[in-house]
Amino acid sequence: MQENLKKIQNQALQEIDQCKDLKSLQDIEVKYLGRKSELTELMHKLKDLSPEEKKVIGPLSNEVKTYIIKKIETTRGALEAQEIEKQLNSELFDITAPGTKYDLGHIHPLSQIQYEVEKIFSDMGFAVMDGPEVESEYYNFEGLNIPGDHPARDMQDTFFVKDKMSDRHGRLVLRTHTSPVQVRTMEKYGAPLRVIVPGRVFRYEATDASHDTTFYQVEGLLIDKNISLAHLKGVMAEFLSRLFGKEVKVRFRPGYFPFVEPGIELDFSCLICNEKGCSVCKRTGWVEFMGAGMVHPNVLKSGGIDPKEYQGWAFGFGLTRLVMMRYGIDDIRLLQSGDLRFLQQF
Ligand code: FA5
Repeated sequence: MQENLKKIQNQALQEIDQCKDLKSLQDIEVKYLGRKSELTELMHKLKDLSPEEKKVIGPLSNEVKTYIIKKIETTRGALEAQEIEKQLNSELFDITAPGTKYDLGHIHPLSQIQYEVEKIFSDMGFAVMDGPEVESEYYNFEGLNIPGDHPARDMQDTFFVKDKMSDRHGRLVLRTHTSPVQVRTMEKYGAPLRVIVPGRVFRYEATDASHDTTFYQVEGLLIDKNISLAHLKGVMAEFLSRLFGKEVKVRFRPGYFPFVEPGIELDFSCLICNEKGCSVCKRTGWVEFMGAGMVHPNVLKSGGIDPKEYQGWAFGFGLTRLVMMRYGIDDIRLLQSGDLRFLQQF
């Protein structure tokens, strides 16, 4: 048996030494150490030996096995290193060649202006809020003093979602303006309140160069004691002057929205022609900018605020149109087209 073990060891070492690749080494490993190998079978037979024989053959067979394992491991290491080297030598790798340049994206022009607007209003003490784009009929209309049969509902063509939420909240709609967040923030935070709400809104309408079905608005809401439209005029003149980097004047005209009383339209002085009259301001010297007004007492009540104690104003302007004005974009549809040739200009 001793001789047999020595024979196995020598034979294995010889084969391992001659081995040229990892695959053959694996075959050798199975042949000499596998379950059906001569060595394993021999070790199984140890139990039939006399105690004296066991004392000699037991340790010897372990020694042979360990020796073969070690030899296989060192040979495997050497063969692996050889294969890596072979692979590296076969590839032409120029470490001085410049790396691949990846295209870097940048912030969408709409978001760029949105962040600027948020910064200016935050500096003036307004919090920036958010609201759901899929809204209930209640928050989009009833809570804003626009009941189901009110003709003012026709002012904003609406995308309806089939599901009904509840009797109080009605159907689900894609919000047609950011104004629903007025009632939501009043309910949540109460008065006093000073917030802006930038966000995406949706209207079921035919698109043209200045109308899209999906666009962005910014809502503003200020509720406190002794608030008047004079404060709105001051805040908007300051906001627009900071945004455009030069002094901008604002003016009010009467306007109608069911959720404000009185309602106004706010225009600002044309920055292109300095109020002389040009094609952008339709020769009036003023650019139509947004709807606004004193928050209607019914809306304050919807938000849980007592109109005898508090009052305030709200406004809503089209962020998308502001971006168009800022960059001289003449077709609103380009902004959401995803066309990189257009976007890369900003
Ligand atoms: C409103 O949506 C009111 N919620 C604004 C408001 C808020 C009034 C608070 C009073 C108090 P209006 O429907 O006019 O109002 O839309 C506001 C702005 O959204 C418009 O001035 C315009 O800039 C923009 N806008 C409206 N429809 C579109 C459209 N289809 N595509 C792009 N911009 C639009």
